[in-house]
Amino acid sequence: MRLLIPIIVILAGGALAFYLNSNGGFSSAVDDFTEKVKTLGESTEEPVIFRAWLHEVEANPLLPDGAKWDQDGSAPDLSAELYWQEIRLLETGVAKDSLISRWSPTNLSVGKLLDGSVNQSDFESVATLRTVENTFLEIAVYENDPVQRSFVGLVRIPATALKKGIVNLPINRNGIVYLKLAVASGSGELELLNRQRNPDLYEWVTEQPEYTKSSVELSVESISKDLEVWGAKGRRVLEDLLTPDGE
Ligand SMILES: [Ca+2]
Repeated sequence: MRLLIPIIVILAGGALAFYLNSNGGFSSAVDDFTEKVKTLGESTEEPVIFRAWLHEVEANPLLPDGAKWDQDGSAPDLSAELYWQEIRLLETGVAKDSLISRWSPTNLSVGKLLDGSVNQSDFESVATLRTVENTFLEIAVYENDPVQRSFVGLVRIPATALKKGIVNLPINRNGIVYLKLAVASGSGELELLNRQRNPDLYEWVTEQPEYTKSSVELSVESISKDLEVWGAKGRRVLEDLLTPDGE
């Protein structure tokens, strides 16, 4: 039965992606936030190019309902993706079993450095974006287990609010204490400035935007919905599909 899942996933993926792209349900939430941002007044500054990466995320030892992050009692295994204008610019690795997770802006490969075959931009792991009005940098946070990842939440910050330094984003929801975003100039040496930034306006979103879902996540969701229509029979099929062989 397990082997069937990838096949169904592939078949369902294309049709579903089209359906979801045509259903602009999520944009209204972004529009609301855009309106809120506008009340702060238009920025008079020229757009600037920045490089940004997720510096640090701290998680509470337990989830808000007192549950553990992981079935084995270990700390969460967090990862994140950075989006700008609904386009994914960066995906971090998974920080395993960590309450305080940190990511480096460079994926250093010692061998390549030694033979001098790369320059700095070859191993930067940063999102490069422009501070255009009414656009947002979004950081989606996930908890990972060996089989799949689950969406924890997404922080959305106006691109025009970005300034060089460490952007502190206290969250205190969904088991996440805070995020720290590192912002550096668009070119030149990639350095982490210690200057702390505390933006006035950002929001934490708990409903996962469609554009952050992987094709596998979209397909599994679609199959679940399709099978739901069939009632009890559909649920039995889904349980069969998701049950490993021999159980
Ligand atoms: Ca864990």
